[in-house]
Amino acid sequence: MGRKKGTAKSTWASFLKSIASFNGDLASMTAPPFILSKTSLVEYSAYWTEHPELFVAPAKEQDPEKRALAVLKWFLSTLKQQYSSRSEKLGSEKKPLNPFLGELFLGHWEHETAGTTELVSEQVSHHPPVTAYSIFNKKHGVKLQGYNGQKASFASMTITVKQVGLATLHIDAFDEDYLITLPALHIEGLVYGTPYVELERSTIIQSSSGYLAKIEYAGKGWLSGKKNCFTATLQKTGSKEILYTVSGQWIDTFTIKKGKTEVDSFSHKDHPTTPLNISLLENQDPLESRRAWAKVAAAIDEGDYEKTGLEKSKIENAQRELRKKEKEDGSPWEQRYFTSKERNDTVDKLLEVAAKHMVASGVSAVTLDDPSKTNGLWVFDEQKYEDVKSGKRDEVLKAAVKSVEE
Ligand code: 0T9
Repeated sequence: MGRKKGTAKSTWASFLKSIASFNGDLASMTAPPFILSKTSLVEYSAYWTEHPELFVAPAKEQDPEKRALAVLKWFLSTLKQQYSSRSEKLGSEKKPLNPFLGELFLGHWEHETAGTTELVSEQVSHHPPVTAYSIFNKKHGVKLQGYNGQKASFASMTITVKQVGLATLHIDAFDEDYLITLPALHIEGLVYGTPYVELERSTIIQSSSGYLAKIEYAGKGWLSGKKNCFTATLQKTGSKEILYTVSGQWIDTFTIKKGKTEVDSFSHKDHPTTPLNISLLENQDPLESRRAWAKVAAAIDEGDYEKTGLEKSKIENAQRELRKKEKEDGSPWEQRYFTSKERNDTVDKLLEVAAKHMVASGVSAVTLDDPSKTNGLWVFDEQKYEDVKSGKRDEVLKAAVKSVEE
């Protein structure tokens, strides 16, 4: 912990002691000030599409096998942003802000060839915390939607996190769906005060066209001396024949091979990310993340931790009041863009196909679409989205905003 001052060192030590008796609720964990991020978890949905050109690439492939490979390539390219972009200087992962119910993160990417890709991310549940998102590119007919929460535990000085929830990708031109499971992870470097994410176990991508991609993660000391490693295979579901193998480091480069022949490769160096466009604070809805947390973020910037706590409590208390009032009035909070379902047919079908292969690689299909873990199975509600856009829901939205602002 060389780079931290004496006081920080003792704060860190007591923080480590405090998480030793950690109850699994990440939100309730009080981290020392220097580890607090100004970014809310609702923003993390954007990590899926910082390479819009790779996101839409599968739509251009006529061959289903090539399409499945393009989906795998895009997925692998998202891992760096998802799991290490907050830790550019390795070991500087920070604790995100815990989103409030209804919190939004909206934006769009503009890319020369990919065109416009839109992002709608919403905190759809607070207990347990669940974020849902929809990311779509109309020009290329590619849609991603998903929702996720975390289950954490602490043992032998690491925080281990299982993700609950799923993502599905739809490609209009081929009416094709891909089910994507989320990897488990743990935090390394805690003892040294230099936390970073390492992925573990596996991810599965099952397509409705009958292809299955399996990604196995490995950290330092496993397979190789490098951190953030993986190997992936693409097969026809149920077949033993391996069509492609992909391996490398998800923070850096990977190669795609057919047999022993390298057919493609990817390096983050050659693929700069496309920045997300978001509205100016003053034009944002009061429920939009950056606007809602602006005072907290400013306090963190100023290094004023008393003020940080104060501003945070203001939001948290207002939320508690709001829930109380909703209970009294018998009118629960209504999600702006998403609807919760008890079952999702698209997901069920793909899960059924992939289930036995998932068990083999340590992913349990049963927990994946268990609505009790995420307060429902969340789907993007296009009707709600259109109604918000056309102003049809103005009255409802105004009321919601007013209740939050009060
Ligand atoms: C969904 C992602 C998720 C969210 C984060 C575990 C974690 C919160 C959840 C799973 C995204 O698509 C991908 C990336 C990183 C995950 C975060 C990494 C992390 O450390 C936090 C937890 C809550 C902490 O902040 C623990 C504190 C840590 C920084 C050490 C003090």
